[in-house]
Amino acid sequence: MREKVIRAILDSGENFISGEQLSKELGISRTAIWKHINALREEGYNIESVNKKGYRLAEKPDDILSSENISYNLPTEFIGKKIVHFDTIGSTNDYAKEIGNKVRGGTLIISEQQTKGKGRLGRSWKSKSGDGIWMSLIIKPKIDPYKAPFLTLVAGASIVEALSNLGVDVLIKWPNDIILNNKKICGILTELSAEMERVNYIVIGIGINIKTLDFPNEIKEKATSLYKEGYKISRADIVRQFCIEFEKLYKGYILDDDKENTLDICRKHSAVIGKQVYIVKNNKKELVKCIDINENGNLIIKENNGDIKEIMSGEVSIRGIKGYV
Ligand code: BTX
Repeated sequence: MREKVIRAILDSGENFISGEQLSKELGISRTAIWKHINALREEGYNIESVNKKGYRLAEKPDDILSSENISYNLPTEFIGKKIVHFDTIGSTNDYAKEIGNKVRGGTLIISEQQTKGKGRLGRSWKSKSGDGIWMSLIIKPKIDPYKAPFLTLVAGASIVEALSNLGVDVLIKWPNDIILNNKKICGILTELSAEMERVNYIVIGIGINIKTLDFPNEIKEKATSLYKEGYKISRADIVRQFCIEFEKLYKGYILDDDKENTLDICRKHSAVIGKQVYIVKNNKKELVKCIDINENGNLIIKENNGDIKEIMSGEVSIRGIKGYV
């Protein structure tokens, strides 16, 4: 019902909608409407109420990541059509894995805060309350498990497109970091539940730093946020744009085996192709030159002795010669 109340208010745009009209349309009492309005205000909606006129939104709900706000007018078929929104949780990826078998593909888990946000290889991900977008997308493609890692690239490319639609140009540090002005603005953690030849579900965890101005010392040098770089962009718009762009690239990959659109974005916006970087594996680091990303989404590198090698994403980290990129 609360969703219906906010939808009616969103639908009436700049016009007021009276308590009486709402109560007639939705078939509940005016007191019940009033209770829903108060609950919506607590969720963060700035709802004006004027005597004899009714209710309307005083400002666009740009920062609200609830299901009813994100999915309002979201022109996707299934990505983001169902959203589970928390104030706080351990890790949205862990929660997504708990419910992965039970929900529809396209379900998105979002939390304002994570107390145990995870990065790759047991690392942690700082996820302060309200500072970013901490979300996990559950998808259930009918593909062989070996095709799943490419979806990290699909997610990365979707973030590049989403932010570019909103006026921010970012790069991808293969395979799973998004870079703004040489610093990490977003990380992606893909987890897979599968049998030998069948994917049960895949969880794509995405952390985007939006408002953080002060990062903890240990990541100060390499982390940044949109606000820190001068971009005040709506969190709700970013999530919506991500859903739209992801659905396009995902359908292309799953239904038509189209990797080119994703690869094109990953190559054009690569922070590593053409550069010398350290490949770090099991605490050993080797200086190599990045040549390309191949059709499997693997990184092609040239070693010092001239050998050309293909690197798979799961096994390595990449460090720039002067630091992070
Ligand atoms: P990663 O292993 O590539 O990056 C983790 C490393 O990044 C950390 O060791 C630390 O150095 C640095 N770091 C930690 N927090 C931040 C931050 N907020 N901004 C920039 N750098 C940071 C990248 O792993 C994958 C991260 C995925 C995070 C999402 S959030 C929603 C979902 N739920 C969950 O638990 N993880 C994912």
